[in-house]
Amino acid sequence: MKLNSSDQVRSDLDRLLPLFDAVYLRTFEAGEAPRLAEAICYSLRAGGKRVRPVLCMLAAECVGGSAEGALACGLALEYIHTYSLIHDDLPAMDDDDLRRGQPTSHKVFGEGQAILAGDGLLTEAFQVLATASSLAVERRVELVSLLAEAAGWRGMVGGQSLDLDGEILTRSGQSYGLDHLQLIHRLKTGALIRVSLEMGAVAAGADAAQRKTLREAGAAMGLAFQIQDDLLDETSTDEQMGKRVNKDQDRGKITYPKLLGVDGARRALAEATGQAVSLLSTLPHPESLIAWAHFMAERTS
Ligand code: GRG
Repeated sequence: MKLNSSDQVRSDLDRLLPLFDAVYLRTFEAGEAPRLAEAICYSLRAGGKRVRPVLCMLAAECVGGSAEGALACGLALEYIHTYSLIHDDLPAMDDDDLRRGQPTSHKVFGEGQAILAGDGLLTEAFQVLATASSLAVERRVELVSLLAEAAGWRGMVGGQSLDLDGEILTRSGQSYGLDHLQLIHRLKTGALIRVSLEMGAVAAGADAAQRKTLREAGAAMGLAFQIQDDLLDETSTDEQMGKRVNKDQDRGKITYPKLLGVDGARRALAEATGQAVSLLSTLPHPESLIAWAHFMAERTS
């Protein structure tokens, strides 16, 4: 029986989250810095949709691989994502008090420990890939390199830097256009989502054409995800999102709705989602990823 999008997403979560939940804290159980381990586990446990690990495992399945084979990649992705949120919430960055419905790491553990929790997660992501015994050594090296490129200064970190600079610009009364906003989004949020699908492809041993398709579909899904994030910042509540909303508007930040209007942003979202769906449709088992493309465009938190 064919499931509708939200039932498909629910059924994939029911199947894949237990794999993730069984192992994601394990590496932080033994160590000599208990306060740091506590801070790391606090943020990992705080919830979150686990979008990146699930997309990675589904991408592997989409080309005939197994979710288990991509699990180490999923862990690495969630560690990087969680580190980025901890650091993004710091006073030197977005200065937020609430994340995933709970006080942010620096509010609970202090700034120093929060910085270190992010650093610990960032480095552990690469350790988990380097020691993933289910993957051939050459594949591990390739995955480490892919993730470094997407998460590092050529990707997410670079996007965050452009975003910080953009805020300084807008505070001084200047502005920038859609091309620059797209660049920021492609790097800051898009790169990690794109690489989630590509890492799933590599873990599953996909051929070059399938890998390219998943990479391009991931890029479109990453853009859609960020446009929806901009829209949610404009239209949702703090309770719904588990974090402070309307902050983009309050800071005069450039966003999709600001440049295109809410309707224009919704059209751009539909276009990016449509592009992802048509790319995914060419792959062997695309149903789940297509459902996720719709879910990410329609999400309310
Ligand atoms: C500090 C190096 C560094 C990077 C930060 C990604 C990022 C760069 C900052 C986060 C800012 C932000 C809220 C971006 C919008 C898109 C986004 C990443 C939202 C949060 O991701 P979800 O919705 O979060 O997947 P959960 O909590 O569900 O895991």
